[in-house]
Amino acid sequence: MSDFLKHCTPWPEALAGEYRRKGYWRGQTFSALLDERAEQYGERLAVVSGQTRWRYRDLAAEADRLARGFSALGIGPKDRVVVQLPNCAEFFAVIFALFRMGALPVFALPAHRKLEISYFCQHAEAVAYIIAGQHGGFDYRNLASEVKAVSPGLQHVLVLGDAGPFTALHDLPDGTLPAPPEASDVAFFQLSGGSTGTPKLIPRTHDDYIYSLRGSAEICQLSPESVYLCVLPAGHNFALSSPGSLGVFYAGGTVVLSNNSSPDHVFPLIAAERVSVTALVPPLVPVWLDAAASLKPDLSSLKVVQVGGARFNSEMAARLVRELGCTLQQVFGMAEGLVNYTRYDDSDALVLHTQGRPISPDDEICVVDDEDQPLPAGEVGHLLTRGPYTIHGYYRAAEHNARSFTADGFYRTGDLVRQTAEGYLVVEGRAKDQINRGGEKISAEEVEHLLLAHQGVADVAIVAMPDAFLGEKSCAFVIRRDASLRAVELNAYLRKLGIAAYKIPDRIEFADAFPKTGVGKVSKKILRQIIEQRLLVASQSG
Ligand code: OOB
Repeated sequence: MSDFLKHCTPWPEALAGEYRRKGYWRGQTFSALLDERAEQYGERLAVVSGQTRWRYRDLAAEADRLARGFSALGIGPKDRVVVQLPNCAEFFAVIFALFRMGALPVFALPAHRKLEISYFCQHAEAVAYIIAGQHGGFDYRNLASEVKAVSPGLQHVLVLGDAGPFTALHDLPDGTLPAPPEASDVAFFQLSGGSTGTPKLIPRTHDDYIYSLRGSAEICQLSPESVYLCVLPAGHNFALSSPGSLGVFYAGGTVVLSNNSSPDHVFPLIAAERVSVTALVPPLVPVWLDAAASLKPDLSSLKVVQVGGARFNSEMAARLVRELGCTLQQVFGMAEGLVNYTRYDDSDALVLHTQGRPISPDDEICVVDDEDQPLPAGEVGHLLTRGPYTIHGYYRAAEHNARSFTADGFYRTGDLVRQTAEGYLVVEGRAKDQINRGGEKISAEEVEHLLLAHQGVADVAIVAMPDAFLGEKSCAFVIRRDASLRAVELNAYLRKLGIAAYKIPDRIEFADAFPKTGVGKVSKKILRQIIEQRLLVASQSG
């Protein structure tokens, strides 16, 4: 067994056999899928991004050119490649090129910085890192130089646009393609929202992911006429596959990309491209609704707005339906697998007050207490799940896997849910040590570890605090060694280390000691209450 495979946990044979027998896993790879679509829908528009308009045949041809180029550089099957591109047509050409040759993209977010990217490169032993030269006022080539200096296995930095000292994507040599991968092979790595010291990589296979696309495309009634606007980061699981861009390609529709989610930019795009469906995180919804009320844009083509990634309150849900006059679809999913949708013909009660039900009849849902015992129907408990597109293990994380999965292979989502009589899930809270900052996930432990390494910090605990706009923000409680240490210094320290800006604590509260639980652990529950109370008092006096 290769080293690589040793680090990926396959589905147990009995389940895999069942998923194949039931026709969920059909033995198709992404490469074969794109070829099939290029054959069927060659002249139809696949991707729109700025001035770029690619038909399916253009996308397939560009993926082919890149695959030959990657191959000529020496990138081969099973090689890991960290992909950090903004929302652009080339993102899809790059990933389909890697799929075609059986190389494995790791989907980094544009917001990731030195610490995260070097960790992905080192942990995945990546041979290549693919970036846009410059984007959003940030020079990724500088980042790449820093990453390269600490990642000995990284052989290639490939750049979209002006490559500087690196290799330009538009100027690759021509090579020959290796034998294609198998559908049961890992196709790429998603990133976990995480609740541990280091981010976790999620291996997804062609078989399992394509099943989730097919299921999603069906539920979302996608067709070649569908036009999907992608404003969330294209590599995130929601925007990629729920149904996301790949679900739209599955159906032969068109993906319109934007790096800017602001109404001024997006409303004219919706009108011009006749966008029919889009996906938002909750904080974007009031921004769009307020702007729609004053700008009165032409949104007549827009039939469905999906909202997911974080808790969406039911008043805002009702406002969306009322004011935009389109169908709301709540989406509760996770990069590890399981995705739930409200359905288009569901009652208002289900659409406004639940986060939907699973894609597959074979998604197993268990709601359990702290001792893993099943709870009576309708009670709130930990959500465990297993199914045809939910992983059985993170990549190279044996110890963590023992905690994150039950002995019979159920994934511990860390979400607290209840299941309605109709089988719909309502997300009631979270047991995992994570902050959900308007859909962006922060692992408390990851940032705590970094702060603890600062010489002025004796102890630290990071918790979520309520925020009117984002739903939650992060608050770091810090015990100082030195009373002169200031919050700005800690923030500057984190920024200098190189972490994504959204992980930098929104607020730092200094403390002399932490409240403890009965067993002597830091009580984050009490810390959350303390900061909530302080914010309340501040808002009343301010
Ligand atoms: C999506 O994926 P991730 O991996 O960034 O985050 C998953 C976690 C869930 O475990 C849950 O804690 C939270 O995000 N979440 C929601 C939610 N959707 C996700 N919490 C409350 N309400 C919702 N609707 O976020 C993701 C992946 C695929 C589709 C949609 C979202």
